[in-house]
Amino acid sequence: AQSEAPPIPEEVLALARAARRVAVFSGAGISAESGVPTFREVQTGLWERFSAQDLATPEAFESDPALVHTWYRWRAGLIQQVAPNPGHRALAQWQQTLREAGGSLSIATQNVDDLHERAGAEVLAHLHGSITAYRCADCEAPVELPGSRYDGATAPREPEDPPLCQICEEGLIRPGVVWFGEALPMAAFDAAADAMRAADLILVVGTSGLVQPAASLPLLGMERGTVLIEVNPEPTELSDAMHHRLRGPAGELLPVLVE
Ligand code: BJW
Repeated sequence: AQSEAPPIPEEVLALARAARRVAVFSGAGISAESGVPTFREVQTGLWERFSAQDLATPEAFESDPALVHTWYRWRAGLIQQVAPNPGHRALAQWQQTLREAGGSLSIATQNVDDLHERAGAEVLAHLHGSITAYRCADCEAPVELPGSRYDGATAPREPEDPPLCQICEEGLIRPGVVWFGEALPMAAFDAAADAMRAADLILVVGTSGLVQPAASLPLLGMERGTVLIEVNPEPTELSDAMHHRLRGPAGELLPVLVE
């Protein structure tokens, strides 16, 4: 295939080769080439087609649990059906290489999918939770649900009620994701912050950098003068703070950066 991205400057390749402690901050864009829709891109973004207010808030789940549950089951089905792409695989490979050399690569992702893991990487922090981790909305007991029966291609016709919690018999089962207005899992956030502070190179991949408090994490590296590199086809809210901006798809650029 014809390359869409300009070549990576030698200076940036040298920075990547020299790095020993890398922290990665990833967003929906890294999974885009796997076929998982992002949130905010024009035409393809989820929030272009669906209302965040009606689907990704605790109030939405309270007022229409079946709609919210079915939408998340549909997205879980879609994620189940897709595979990691060369961007995920390059990071997993780099993590292994750095570990063997006594270094580290820590991944803090905003994504609720498991594509980093399925590519063979260990993820330090799922800042916005995981789409396959369910819990009771009342008693918070973790619950396992069977795989989604939706194939992700077509939207479900009828909304499906979420199951009732078998433990407290009061609450409805909700996805273990972080909705607007909810606090991020504190241990994940703290671990990500530590990794950003300890890194000698921070890679910001596939995020618009619009959602707080996650988006402020890579900026913690600035306190120590860490090198910040963005991989994204488009400029973002974080671009101005980056030392280097690699414009192109992650699936194309990361394998070259990590070579
Ligand atoms: C490619 C590519 C390719 C394409 N290669 N790249 C005003 C100011 C500041 C904050 C606020 C505010 N008003 C409200 C807030 C708070 C709010 C917030 O930040 N809102 C902003 C939108 C304004 N934040 C919250 O509510 C958070 N909680 C909170 O603040 O709690 C306070 C609190 C404290 C104590 C107690 C109680 C409360 C929670 C935020 C939760 C976000 N949740 C979601 C949904 C998760 C579940 C689900 O999946 O449905 O998380 S929203 C959605 O956005 C999802 C994502 O993780 C998150 C970030 O999106 P991301 O990953 O950046 O995706 P996109 O689509 O935005 O960007 C994709 C990028 O990829 C683009 O740049 C493309 O160019 C690029 N791309 N193809 C590389 N091939």
